[in-house]
Amino acid sequence: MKKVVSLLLAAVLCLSLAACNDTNSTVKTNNDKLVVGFAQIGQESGWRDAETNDIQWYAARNTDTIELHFADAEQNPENQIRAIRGFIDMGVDVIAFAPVIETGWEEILGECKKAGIPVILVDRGIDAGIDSSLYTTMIASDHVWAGEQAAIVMEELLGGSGTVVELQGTIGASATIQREQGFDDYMAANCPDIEIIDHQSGDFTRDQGRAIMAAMLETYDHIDGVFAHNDDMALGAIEAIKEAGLKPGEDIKIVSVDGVKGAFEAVLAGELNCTVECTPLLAKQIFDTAVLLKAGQTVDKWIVSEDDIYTADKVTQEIIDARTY
Ligand code: GYE
Repeated sequence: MKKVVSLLLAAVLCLSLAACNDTNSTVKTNNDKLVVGFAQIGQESGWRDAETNDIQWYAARNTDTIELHFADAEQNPENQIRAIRGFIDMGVDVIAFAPVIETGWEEILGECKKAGIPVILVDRGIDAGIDSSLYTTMIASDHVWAGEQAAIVMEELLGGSGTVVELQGTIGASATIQREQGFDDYMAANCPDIEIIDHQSGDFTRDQGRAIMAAMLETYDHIDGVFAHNDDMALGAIEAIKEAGLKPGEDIKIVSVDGVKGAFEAVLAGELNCTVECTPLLAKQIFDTAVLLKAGQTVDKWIVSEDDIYTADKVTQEIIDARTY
């Protein structure tokens, strides 16, 4: 009996706390709540943690109306596919996921479609070659725009000439491909005297950002600018630049994307020149959209986040204090 009670308690906790990995559960959902399965990428960056917290806290504050099933794929698309299949078996109302990479989703999205479950892509997209009727909508920033804005800021920081290295995110991720496209295309079209001398992936992590920056500093005699596809890699690069005896933000200009608190602090300290925002606070939009989809309504195919550009003149202590992530 005791065992049954504790099993029951565990099941209730699992359903209401919203934070547990429960994709192996065979629970068939059957209630009036909005039931959402979310397959997260992992914990590669501070940005990712902020998004996860936002989603889990939103669901935890609304347990009377929302039932969240959350899975962490540890950066592995196979785990995401398994989690999504688990959500289909549970019969959730809506499936949301942040695709680790752009490709390989046809089969599982076909299964969602067959089961009649709407799919929301969150923060990253899938390859344009995949039939877009296989997902319902995408809630994400415009990554090409972010790359372009980073290029415009870099052009000004370098006075139109110099050498730049690019610290790329996860290879094959839409956020990587599109930020690179926005940055490189702008440079190719407008900055004949700025040369992008290297691109290397740091997988969106701070440790790898630091390691590839250190290696690039050994390889090249002179680097004027760094475009990091996210703040974590820029923060790692700042450490490597200091270790090499140079001044980040002065000797080497650095522009990144995300807008997490640590990046704002680095901007205020003069070590990072700019962060182009990409908001991770998507929970309200995700759940509001899921309500509409459950009710059979149609929504825009791409719900674009509004983001800002934070250069040194814009970052103040008040802005940092107000930042929740
Ligand atoms: O910029 C990065 C994270 O997909 C938009 O993923 C997201 C990116 C974000 O790891 O920090």
